[in-house]
Amino acid sequence: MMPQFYSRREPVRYEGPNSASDLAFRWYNPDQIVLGKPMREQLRFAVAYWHTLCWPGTDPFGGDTFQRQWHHMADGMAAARMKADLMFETLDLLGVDFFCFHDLDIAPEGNSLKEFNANVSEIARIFEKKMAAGNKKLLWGTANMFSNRRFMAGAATNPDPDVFAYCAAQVKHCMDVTKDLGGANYVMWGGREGYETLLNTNIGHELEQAKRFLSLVVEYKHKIGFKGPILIEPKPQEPTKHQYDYDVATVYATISSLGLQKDVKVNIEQNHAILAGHSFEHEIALAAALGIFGGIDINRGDYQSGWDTDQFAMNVPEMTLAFLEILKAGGFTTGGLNFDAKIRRQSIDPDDILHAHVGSMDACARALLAAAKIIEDGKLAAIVAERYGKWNEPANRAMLEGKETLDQIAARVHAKGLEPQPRSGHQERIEGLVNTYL
Ligand code: XLS
Ligand code: NI
Ligand code: NI
Repeated sequence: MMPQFYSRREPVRYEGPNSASDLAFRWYNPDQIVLGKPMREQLRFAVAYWHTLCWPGTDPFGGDTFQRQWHHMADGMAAARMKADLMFETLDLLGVDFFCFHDLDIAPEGNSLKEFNANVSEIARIFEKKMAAGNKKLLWGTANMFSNRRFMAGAATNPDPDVFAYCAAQVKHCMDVTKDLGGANYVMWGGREGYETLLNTNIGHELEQAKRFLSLVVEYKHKIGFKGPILIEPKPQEPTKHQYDYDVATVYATISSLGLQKDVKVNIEQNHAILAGHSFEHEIALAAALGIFGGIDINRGDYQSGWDTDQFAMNVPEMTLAFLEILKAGGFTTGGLNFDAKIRRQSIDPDDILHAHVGSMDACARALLAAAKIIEDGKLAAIVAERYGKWNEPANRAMLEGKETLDQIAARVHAKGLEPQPRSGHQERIEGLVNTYL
């Protein structure tokens, strides 16, 4: 038995915006209806195993600052069981319904893939009981194919076909476990699917490998009757210098070249979006427009550093723009908001984990409420609709619908003496309007 980890045993409660408590929800009120759905269903929060329970606070210049008991135990399976207990305790305290994991987060590798699979399955059986008892759900599972040195030159895109085959075996098992646990999605983040130098790399070959692997995964999903989508998580670089799943547009090219838009969607992470030189809301809006919006890894990158700092998202005005795009896309179906976020390495008190999640859940709730107000009010949508309004005129629709050829359009322009009249984009006026909802 582990000594009590957090300072409290009572779940954190909603106390409203004026609460004076040190730890309470001020905005996240799970049963409050927002745009026809309770907040808990609009937000679908998930706690991430890896940042919450696996990362010990290391950075390139220093070691373990957290000194968690389970990182210093000789018996790996005993440590894994302790982490499982703690995950469900964390979910209960936070009132969060979902969790996410990599296979390697939940169980030790052992000495062979066979041993690893058995370890993963054993912990999954513990999950099964705890999920049923606490009404908790799995948002997604994923395979860690980036930590072990065998993956240093890539996973499915490794020059060595033995690694490709090994990955197939690892993913097969992780998909089986995710399905058995009723996972809503299966995620693929290609941390090592990229290259360090072109001098030793055959890009064309590696892209073919990546596509074949994705096809195999989708085929297997159908074979076992896994209902949820496969979610690819784009990221431009880190750990590799250049990653093949650079951003939403790049991933869409892969998915659509295979005709897999129905089975494969994207899981968008704020920090990855800004590393790719985009805004978070850009990536969401683009995925929605392309019909591949799946889920979110909610976190916050630092604008001054060029890496994945994975901080807890707290910036309400920025997040409002992201939630506006999520709501415009119709909200989540299978996806949700996975806290792919870690406390800073100086945040060594166990309760810092609770404060981080509660603060960010409140920020998400505020952003959701502000975005819902923008939608309910309808002013912004009306401005945009009006801006594109002329496309509704039959002659203009005809161009989009392919009813006019280039030369016919040209003839019409000349016959009418058409001269486009520039109109204001009203950016500042609209930005001011958006601020009235915050
Ligand atoms: C790393 C990724 C990773 C994925 C899951 O940058 O965000 O944590 O979300 O493999
Ligand atoms: Ni992520
Ligand atoms: Ni990340």
